[in-house]
Amino acid sequence: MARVVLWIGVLAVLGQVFCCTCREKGTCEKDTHCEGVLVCFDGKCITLKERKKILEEREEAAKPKVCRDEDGDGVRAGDGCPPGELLDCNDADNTMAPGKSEVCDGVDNNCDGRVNEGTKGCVQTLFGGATWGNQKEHRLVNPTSVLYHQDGYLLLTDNHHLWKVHLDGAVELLAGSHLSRFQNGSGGEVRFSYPQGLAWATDGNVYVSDMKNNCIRKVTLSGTASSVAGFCSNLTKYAGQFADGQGESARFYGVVDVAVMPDGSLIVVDRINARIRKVTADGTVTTIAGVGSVEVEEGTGQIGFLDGPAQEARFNDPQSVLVDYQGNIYLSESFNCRIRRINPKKGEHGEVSTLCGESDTNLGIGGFVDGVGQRAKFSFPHGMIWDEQGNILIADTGNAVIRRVTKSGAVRTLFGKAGEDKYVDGPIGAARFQTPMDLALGPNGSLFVVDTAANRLRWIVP
Ligand SMILES: [Ca+2]
Ligand SMILES: [Ca+2]
Ligand SMILES: [Ca+2]
Repeated sequence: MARVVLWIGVLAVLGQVFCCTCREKGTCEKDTHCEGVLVCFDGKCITLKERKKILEEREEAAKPKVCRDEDGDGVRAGDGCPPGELLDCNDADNTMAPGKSEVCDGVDNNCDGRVNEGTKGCVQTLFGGATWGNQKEHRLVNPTSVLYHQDGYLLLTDNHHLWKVHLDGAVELLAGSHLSRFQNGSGGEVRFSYPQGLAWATDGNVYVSDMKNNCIRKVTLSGTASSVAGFCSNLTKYAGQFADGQGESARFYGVVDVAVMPDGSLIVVDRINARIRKVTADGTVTTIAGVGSVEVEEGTGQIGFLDGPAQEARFNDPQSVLVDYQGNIYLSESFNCRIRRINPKKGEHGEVSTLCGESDTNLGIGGFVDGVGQRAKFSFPHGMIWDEQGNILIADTGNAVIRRVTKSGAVRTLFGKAGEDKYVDGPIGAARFQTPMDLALGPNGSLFVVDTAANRLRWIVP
């Protein structure tokens, strides 16, 4: 008996020794085989959190698969439906199913992944805000300017990209990357630094005012970028410079928009230099209006406001430029809350006047008033375009509305509601904008709006 007990004791000791040595590395049989707070689960040491996840996944997998039509619209949904079957995208809501007509409401009625696409009387988001199926991995961050091409697509700038956006919502990268640098080249090897402001060139390519690279670039429709005027660099040591001259010897500081004159020369909004510049076909850069930064009574470095002879005029935060067929130049001025006009043929070197708007020039406080000339008020106005009747449409960013300005300076609000700066798609009367910054005319009188803070390209279809 004692011998049997002894043998059992020896075997138990040996067993423990063998058990410890014969278990495969990384495996376990019980919690004491695992270090610290790890537990033994299915022969492996894992955390409690990992065990909880595995148990939940198993519970989910054990549930019976379903493929049912819950809302009775004839289209099924569920994880048990055979592959390839067109599924109801929300089987709890019978306004949504493949084959339904899209209507102007808050949902994707036809289950194509887009809400209110091109629906009449409606505002929709064409790109941004969410990653949709046909936009793949593309994400819109602080979009700034937009152009429409009659072939049915848009060019759109955001932080360091130039996007090509099709009307069905498909998006391609034309040039640029998420990196803020300077580099010419093609497609994804191109580098921009906060590009802002686009204009069609007479040869069908596009001009880009590359704000923090302080220069004007040209991009072909196949995405090849070259330099046009100014020394391109976003390095601090080249910031804050001003010089007229030829090509690379010219200096800009914070170029935010560009427009093409009837003679093919370019007008450039040199925002931080508070000057309006001109680039001729041979790359010569001159200053056509503005004296730059001047001292004012209260504090220094303010830029001020002064109409009159172009070479003595003062600007404060000019943002967007438009030209008409006679060569008159229109500027939206953010801090002065005004629309200014330059008539290059008046006086010795041209004359600057105010078309509409008024503000406390030192504080940059405008307001919101529809009216004519000085009675009208804006709040940080930005992008402008011509409508088909020759009026200016303007993104009044601070007021979160789109407004129309006639050539005699009468201002009327068309879309959005002042003071309600938020993103709301839906019927035009109920739609709201957050910070509209630029516009483009689209097909059939429709209008594209860059809603910067909402990270969206909006589409108004009247
Ligand atoms: Ca259904
Ligand atoms: Ca849809
Ligand atoms: Ca809808």
